[in-house]
Amino acid sequence: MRANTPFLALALAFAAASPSLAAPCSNTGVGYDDWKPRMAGEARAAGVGERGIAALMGTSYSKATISADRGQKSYKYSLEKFMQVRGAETIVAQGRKRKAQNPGFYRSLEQSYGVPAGVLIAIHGMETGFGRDTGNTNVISAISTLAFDCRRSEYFTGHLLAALVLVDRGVITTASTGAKHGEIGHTQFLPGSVLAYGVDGNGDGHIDLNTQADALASTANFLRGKGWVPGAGYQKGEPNFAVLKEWNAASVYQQSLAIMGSRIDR
Ligand SMILES: [Ca+2]
Repeated sequence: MRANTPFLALALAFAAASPSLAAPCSNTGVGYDDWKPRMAGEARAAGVGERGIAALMGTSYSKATISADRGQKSYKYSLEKFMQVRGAETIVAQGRKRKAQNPGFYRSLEQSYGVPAGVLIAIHGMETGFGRDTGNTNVISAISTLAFDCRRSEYFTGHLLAALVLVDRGVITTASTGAKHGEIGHTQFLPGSVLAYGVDGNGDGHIDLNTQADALASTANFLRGKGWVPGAGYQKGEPNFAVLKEWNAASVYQQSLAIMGSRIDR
């Protein structure tokens, strides 16, 4: 998942802060420890509490995150090649089994959010191989590093503020791990999306995107929030295809989801 919107209220609070006071970004790790207290001041002004501030101050610059960020390749494959490389056949085969093994779970998600099983299962398979690979990078340090880094500082500052609020609320901790860019859980939500769309799918009183039920309910909630029309199609040219673009900006990715989803749902 890449195309997330940072939590609105925090983004607005951040935008309202004077730009001249903004902590300066950097293209290297140099100055990270001087940046942290300045960023903490901004976070405090945006409403982040003491637990969140302490989490920020405890971060360290993540070289693994920056190296992954610099190495990101755009999706240059053809659709066919992309699907082959990402193991679409396996995702569809395993996805059908998962749906057949747990039909009530997927039916209840569709009843609550209007999003059919195939789409959610295709996303689950594409993002983490159905939860098998959720990543082992420290979430707060990854996000904080990307907020410090100049390339997409503003975008990730919104996600950092969201991450710190999630720490305040106990949704994530300083020990939480995720993918290299701080994506969290079974369907790889960035913190702003966890804050905006995270829901407690299994009803245990906690939002934990490392559990399948919470992650898939949150994913369905995200898609619904982005304009999913219950009962309408999601293939290219149909109303809900536009919502798949909110999930991932790459055209081959969107088309793959649509194709895999329909094969799983067939
Ligand atoms: Ca839960």
